[in-house]
Amino acid sequence: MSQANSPAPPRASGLTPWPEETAAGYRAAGYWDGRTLGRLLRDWTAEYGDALAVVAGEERLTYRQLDARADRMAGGLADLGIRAGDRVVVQLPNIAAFPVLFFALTRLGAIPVLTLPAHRITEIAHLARLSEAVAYVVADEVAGFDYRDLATLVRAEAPSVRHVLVSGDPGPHRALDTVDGEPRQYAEPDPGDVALLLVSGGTTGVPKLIPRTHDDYGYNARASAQACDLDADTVYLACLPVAHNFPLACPGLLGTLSVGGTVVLSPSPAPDAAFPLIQAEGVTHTALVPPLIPLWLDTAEWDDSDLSSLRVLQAGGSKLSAEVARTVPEGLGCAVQQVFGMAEGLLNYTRAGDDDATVTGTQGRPLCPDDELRIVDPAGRDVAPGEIGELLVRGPYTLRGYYRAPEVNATAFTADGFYCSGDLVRRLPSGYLVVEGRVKDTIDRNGESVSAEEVETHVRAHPGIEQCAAIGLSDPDRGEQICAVVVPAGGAAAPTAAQLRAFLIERGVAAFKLPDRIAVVTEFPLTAIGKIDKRALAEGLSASAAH
Ligand code: OOB
Repeated sequence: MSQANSPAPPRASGLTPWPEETAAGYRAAGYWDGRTLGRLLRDWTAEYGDALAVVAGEERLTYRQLDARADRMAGGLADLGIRAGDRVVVQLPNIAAFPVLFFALTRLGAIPVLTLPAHRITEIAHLARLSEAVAYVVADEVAGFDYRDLATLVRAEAPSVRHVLVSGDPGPHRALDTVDGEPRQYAEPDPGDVALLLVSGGTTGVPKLIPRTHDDYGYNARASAQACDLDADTVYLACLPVAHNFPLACPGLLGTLSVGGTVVLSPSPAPDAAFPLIQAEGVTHTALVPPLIPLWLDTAEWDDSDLSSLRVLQAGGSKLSAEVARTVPEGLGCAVQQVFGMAEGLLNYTRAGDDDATVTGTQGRPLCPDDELRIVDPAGRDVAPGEIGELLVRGPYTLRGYYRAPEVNATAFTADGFYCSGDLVRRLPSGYLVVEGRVKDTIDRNGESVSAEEVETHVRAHPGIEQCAAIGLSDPDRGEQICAVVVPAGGAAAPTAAQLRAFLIERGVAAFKLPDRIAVVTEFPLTAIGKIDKRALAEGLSASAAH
């Protein structure tokens, strides 16, 4: 191993830097162009000034207006004493204040900690303490939940939080609207240092923070916009929470702004919010997590909104089944694009022009020619081509270490800087990846290790079943038993366990992989971004089994 590959110590900002030689290579290749995120908005404004940048409710901001508002908010934040390097926990829904605040903070060199609206006191207090945040920004009330009360709790639990800023009615806190000051010149942050902190998507343990630099995140957004063929005519609907990496920069809000397009912010991904916006604004692109797609397809059957402007539906966050992928073009009148990504960095996209089998049956190929991927067995050895193994990655927009987490970093990265994703994948000769599950998502039944993903794929093929999550429930005789938790297809009655087993045997599935039990639910518990939350599901089922 070369000297340049040995891990460098974290900087004061919490960033584990890339080795200098590697960083120099990324600069020379043009991936890292030395522009801060605040500077990027300046450049986009110079190019697209009077074009429409953001639509949110009644508000419509041109690039020039967004840029000016970010400047005034940065001035107000500076007047409050917020300085370069300070962390600010941001928990806003999809409203215009989000991009304004995001650019105001990054322009100052202050670091947004981007939490999701579904996070509650456990996560927010943990993230505020971990980052020693000086401020916390929320909206007053969303979907019946009062964030001002949450903020009061957070202040009690995270003493570093000096300011609570509220979009809307501030209650006992300070109104975000009043954070307004004269624009001024700030020292330009180092483009190689932390620009923002993303929250890890994992459902195990407390969330971790992912440092993303100006250089790496700018690349992430720009290169994604190119790979997805966005241009000035793109109207991107952000209906997933925009603080998540997918709608923020893959290509999302930042990628759309990088090419002069328009970002429409939807308060929710539900069809009743999103469909009227698609029609009114002529939306061309949007992104969903797969559990939402059947609902969009069902609604499109009877809803008379005009969705004809929609060109691409991106699906990512969890695996899209081939069956659902195949129904999108007819059901929604647009192409589907698979996105296999992670807040930690690596992004894979299917591309326009890929054949149907690739679009429906793979999770895409890496964004960057310098994404280095390894697929390894449990001993860390490369598997044979086409075999399943754990995906390890390093590259110009993949982190080298979590924020302030030395113990986790000791195991989540190899000595030469590869991030161990925990995802099981196989690589096709074309270079495209197929996601085959998670390393830890296996069910140990009678000494056999069964992939939950594999069981799910087979069970979903049953015509009476729309969605399936396979989980292991503890069993005194078998160690674990396989439970297929299913949502029946619209109107259909779910099969019994015996009927399902007969169906799977007919498909040629091995006996040891057959579900022992079937549990029927009308909907799954979901994570903050809307993926099926298997941990909550397993906890719920073992609790109900215990009664
Ligand atoms: C996205 O990011 P995270 O950080 O919320 O979650 C990452 C994890 C991946 O490691 C993988 O386990 C899973 O979510 N995942 C997928 C997937 N996309 C993500 N599993 C199967 N198929 C896919 N297409 O979820 C995310 C970030 C950027 C773009 C898109 C998704």
